[in-house]
Amino acid sequence: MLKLYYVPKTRATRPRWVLEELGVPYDLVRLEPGPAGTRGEDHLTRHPLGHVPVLEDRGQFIFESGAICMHLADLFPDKRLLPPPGSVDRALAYQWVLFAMSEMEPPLVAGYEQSKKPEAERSTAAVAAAKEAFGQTVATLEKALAGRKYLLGDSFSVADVMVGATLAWGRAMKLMPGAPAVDAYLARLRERPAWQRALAD
Ligand SMILES: N[C@@H](CCC(=O)N[C@@H](CS)C(=O)NCC(=O)O)C(=O)O
Repeated sequence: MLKLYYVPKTRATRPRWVLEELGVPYDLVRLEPGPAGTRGEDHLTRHPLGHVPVLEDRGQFIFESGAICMHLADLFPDKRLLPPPGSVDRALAYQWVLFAMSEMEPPLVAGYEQSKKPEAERSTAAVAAAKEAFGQTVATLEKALAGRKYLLGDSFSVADVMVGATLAWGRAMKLMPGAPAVDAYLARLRERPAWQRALAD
């Protein structure tokens, strides 16, 4: 049985969302953040940095949310959460998954780090730079989503999980610029029962 090591309200909701979309059985192992859980000896054997998510599949521990989500889609090709390998749409799925990780996430992490500091130590320039950089990624998505239901067209895919979950994080941090197509897309994603189930706790 697939096993997902998980902390609620973290990047671990991404593979949980994919598992819920797939509708396959899995064990959810909830960990506490910190020494009693994610930073404990047991979990450090699964992920040397003590992070979640980690997927256990046939005795192997796999980390990185994007890699886990794509692997889960590959395990159940009939569910069509990724286009066929070698297709142009598959390349576009890779593009958007990596766009989420490497273009959208860094400004969010920078903004999050500022938000953790006492107010007097926060850099307004760093917050503004994060907002600007994240805004550029949203503008890119606004163009890509014009006339489209999902990033790859009519078919929902793992790319929507990775980008959608990252957009939701940006919205929670109040870094979202006005972007009507992106707003409608996010609202569409939020209606998916699988995402709602993944966010339930
Ligand atoms: N690039 C990794 C980032 C993983 C990560 O930073 N996870 C955070 C939660 S969002 C974590 O495990 N924090 C718990 C800790 O640091 O103890 C991924 O996408 O899976």
